[in-house]
Amino acid sequence: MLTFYDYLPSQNAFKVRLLQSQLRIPHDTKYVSIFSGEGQSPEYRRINPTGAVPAIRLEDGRVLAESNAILTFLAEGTDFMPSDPFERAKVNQWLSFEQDYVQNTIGSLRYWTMTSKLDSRPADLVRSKMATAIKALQILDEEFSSKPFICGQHYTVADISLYAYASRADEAGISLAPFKHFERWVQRVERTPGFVAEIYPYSIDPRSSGELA
Ligand SMILES: N[C@@H](CCC(=O)N[C@@H](CS)C(=O)NCC(=O)O)C(=O)O
Repeated sequence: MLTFYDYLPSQNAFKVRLLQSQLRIPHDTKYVSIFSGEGQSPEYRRINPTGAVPAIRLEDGRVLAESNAILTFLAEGTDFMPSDPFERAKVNQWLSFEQDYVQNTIGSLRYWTMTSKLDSRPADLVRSKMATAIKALQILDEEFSSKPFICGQHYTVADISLYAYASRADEAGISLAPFKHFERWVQRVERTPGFVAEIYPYSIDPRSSGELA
């Protein structure tokens, strides 16, 4: 059976949780206490050298990390990952966009906001992440003005990946109200079969107010 390495407040891990639910993938879950240094233990770094979640271990012992790599691997052969080379490349385009423009901006700002670390971060860095986050939402809003899902007519792992942090922008202090097409896409994703509504605040882990090891 597949082993899934999870940490509940992580929206990177949520991506995998959502896909597993929608594809009904049987798995065992192991929770990694990233704020207690468990991620940096030699045992876990053999699973993911960065020490981050999510990661998976296949039944044959092979391990895979990086949320978007896990999504594309698990979705292979399903409707969530196209087979046409160009359509696959479009999915990869938006998965790369997600890491650079969404996860690295809204993800960081949300984490710092929800764990009261924002004020201790360099103001220039916060401003630059905020500007890129807003640019990302503007781009997505424009994309969703002409199509229901990011790669066209069909829901793919690129939608799952983008949804994880972009839909939580309000928790990073960014109002979604100006992004009407984007908001309609959020609702569309939330209506897909097997959608997982549970989101876990960092406050469920008292250690999350400290810094990562
Ligand atoms: N690019 C990675 C980022 C993973 C990541 O930053 N995970 C966070 C939780 S959201 C984590 O485990 N941080 C602990 C650490 O980096 O030591 C992905 O998409 O999976």
